[in-house]
Amino acid sequence: MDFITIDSQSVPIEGEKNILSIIRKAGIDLPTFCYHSELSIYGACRMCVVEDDRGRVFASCSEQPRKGMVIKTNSSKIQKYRKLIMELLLSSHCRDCTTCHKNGICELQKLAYKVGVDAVRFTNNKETLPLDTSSPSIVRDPNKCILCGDCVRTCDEVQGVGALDFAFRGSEMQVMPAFNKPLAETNCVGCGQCRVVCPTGAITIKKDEERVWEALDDPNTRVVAQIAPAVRVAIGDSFGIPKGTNSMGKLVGALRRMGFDKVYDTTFGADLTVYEESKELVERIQNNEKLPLFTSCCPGWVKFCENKFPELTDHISTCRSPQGMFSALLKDYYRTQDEKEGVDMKTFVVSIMPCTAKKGEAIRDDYKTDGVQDTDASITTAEAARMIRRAAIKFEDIEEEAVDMPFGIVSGGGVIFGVTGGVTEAVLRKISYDKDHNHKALGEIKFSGIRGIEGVKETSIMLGDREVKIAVVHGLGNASKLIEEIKAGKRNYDFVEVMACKRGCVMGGGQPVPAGPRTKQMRMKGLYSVDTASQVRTSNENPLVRLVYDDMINGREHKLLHTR
Ligand code: HC0
Ligand code: SF4
Repeated sequence: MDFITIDSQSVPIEGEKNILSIIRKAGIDLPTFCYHSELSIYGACRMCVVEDDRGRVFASCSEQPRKGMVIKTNSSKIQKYRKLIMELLLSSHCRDCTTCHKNGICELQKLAYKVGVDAVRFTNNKETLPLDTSSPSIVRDPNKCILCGDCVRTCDEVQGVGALDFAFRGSEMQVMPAFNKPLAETNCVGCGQCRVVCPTGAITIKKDEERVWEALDDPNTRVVAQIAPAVRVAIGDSFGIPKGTNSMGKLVGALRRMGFDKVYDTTFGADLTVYEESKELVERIQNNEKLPLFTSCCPGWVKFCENKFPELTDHISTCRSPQGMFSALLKDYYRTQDEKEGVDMKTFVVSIMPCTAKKGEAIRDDYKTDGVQDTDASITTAEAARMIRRAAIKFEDIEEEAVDMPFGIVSGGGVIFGVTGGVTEAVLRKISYDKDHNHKALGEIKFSGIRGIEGVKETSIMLGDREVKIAVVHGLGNASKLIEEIKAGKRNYDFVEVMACKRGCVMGGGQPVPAGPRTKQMRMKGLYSVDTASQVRTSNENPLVRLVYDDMINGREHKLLHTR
């Protein structure tokens, strides 16, 4: 085995592509802004500079390890160099840290502290540029951009969208959409993955918190929350709770304390989706029409398909997402109750989602019932955490509480909607349900190849004597490649689950950041554990779903649960 020397430690080279990875393996947390193992190497921020035994200074992210190299990561020359780079970055950055959305979780702030910058010798001569608030999902503040290019590469390489790019040269350089168009006028799908990697406050979540506070303050408004599956294993990150812990009960308690009148679980909507989507799949297979059927619950994917593959929109399921189905049902339920009891009250539905694109879904015309928007405000996990902090609630200490009836029982299959492959697993549980052998069936589906983090996963099941071919894909870049192959006749499926974000909603654009490899893994594991511990594993065993169909939906599936 070959070795290199890092600060007098001998470290083996084990297939690492760059020196930075070996330095980190040696336990040295070298700072970087622009290096992400899932993205191409850009080498722009220069924070990861090191020195070799000949006094050569270079960026360790873009240098291949060679046997016998001697590397110093902390010589006084390097420390001075790093501090200077940091000062230069800060010199063209606005200094409104105390009021920035990223205050406390900003990488620039964190590294300035780490590197030991206590004064900036240069003045900021840059003109102040306007913010882009046109998107319902994210806000771009070019004044806070440090040109690391993380957003540009994520949008292009991972999502295959390419809505952002560099413009101009030298000191004029900026990141912006083509022709500096407002984001809302580009092909941006609102997935928020650029916000997840942005180390500063240059790309942040579009906030809807104020509208929720106003509704909570209004005595004539009933404020009702629904909480998405993936929120429960991530919100704890904002309060120092171990990664991947299920904090659903605490969140329910916190929301009640903030004044929410009723709190529900979006998973109930997921159980309805399983009913509707599996019915649609079986019908399309029987009629052999518009196959493959694509899932419709991920709004980033739906928008991507509409932009890039408009000829395939007929293949997207007509089901509303669980957020959409449940909001429509909640509005209808309270309207009916109020009419019966002669109560005059507004109902304001707040969805708490791991996703920034859900904000865009909520305002779509096909997510309105009788012209009225069903989800009044869609806020992200990160916004919910900010609201809890603002309400001075000690989240860590709060007692766990259960969600409200009559929608208070949900299935484990619905909970795993929040991880890639979960929608498929839940649909398979439904269509291959066999009361007498259900445990065996659950195990077979679990090990059928639909779990895990490969970009594209495949499986098949028998429906009578017809083989149903299934693909699961996550990350829009992966989805795009898969669809090109389907169109070229190289692949053939009946059902395709698409989630815009890699790993699914657990890594949605509205989740707390930063989220490293361990956090990603623990969030996925967390949702699977909730499923395993659930008394009800499949939607068709959920007794409340049947009641809701019989007593509330009453044959109005098309109106309440579908888009067209
Ligand atoms: Fe998801 Fe959903 S699983 S998209 O990722 O289907 O956001 O968590 O809420 O609607 O249920 C997000 C998560 C949801 C919806 C559900 C679906
Ligand atoms: Fe690209 Fe998604 Fe960011 Fe839009 S929200 S710019 S699609 S990464």
